[in-house]
Amino acid sequence: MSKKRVVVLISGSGSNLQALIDACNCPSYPIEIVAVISNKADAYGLTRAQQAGIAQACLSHRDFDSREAYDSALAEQIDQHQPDLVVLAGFMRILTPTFVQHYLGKMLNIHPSLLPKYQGLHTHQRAIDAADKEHGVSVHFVTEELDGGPVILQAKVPVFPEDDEQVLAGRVHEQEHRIYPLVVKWFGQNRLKMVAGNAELDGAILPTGGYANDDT
Ligand code: NHR
Ligand code: GAR
Repeated sequence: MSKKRVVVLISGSGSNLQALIDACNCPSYPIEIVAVISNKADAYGLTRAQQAGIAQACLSHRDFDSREAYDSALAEQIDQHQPDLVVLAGFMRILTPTFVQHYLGKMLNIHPSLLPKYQGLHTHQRAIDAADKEHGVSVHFVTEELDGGPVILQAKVPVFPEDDEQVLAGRVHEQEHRIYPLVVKWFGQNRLKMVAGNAELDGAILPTGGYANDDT
């Protein structure tokens, strides 16, 4: 079966991009990364893409007057690569409804919290401030509602009393690098779909909290 084409959007270090690049080094991995696009010129992820021989580009939101204008230019650039899937990997711009509709069911995000907790930014500090005993990461389909699309898979980590934001973020990152390549693989194998607002794996609707959810 031919590999699915994936465009990855980043804004920063791109460690999740790297985890996907590494997964693609396995011949049986069902996707190929055809392009990496950043909204920030200094994103280290662009260097990672270059080193892996992947097409890369920067499209700065600062060059556009409105979110609509930026998103329409971004979509045009993405579509030149004819992707089957768009992967947000630390992409830090909120996307307009028109953009989201264009890729509905074909766009994934990784968000560093146990959604529906802590949508938006500064999730690690918010988990510490709330004295949460556990924290984690979620992979979800992107919908118009910010960090509100159906969850596919989560991973949990403990929060220890002495943790600061950096330590906790590092613990979450380790899990991110495990679960994102796994979810992208499911999509590449045609096992994962968004149907009527739900995430479905192998034809079964995933519960709130996604696959491997242990809440009853
Ligand atoms: N867009 C939609 N429509 N839906 C989602 O679920 C999205 C999305 C765009 C990005 C990632 C998200 C996250 O995982 C994501 C999910 C950026 C912000 C933000 O406030 C919030 C959430 C996410 C990404 N961005 C500021 C903005 O004004 C800019 C912040 C900055 O540049 O540092 O766009 O957390
Ligand atoms: C990751 O922790 C990801 O979950 C988070 O940004 C980091 C990117 O790291 N995403 C968001 O906060 C989205 N708003 P990376 O660039 O090393 O992959």
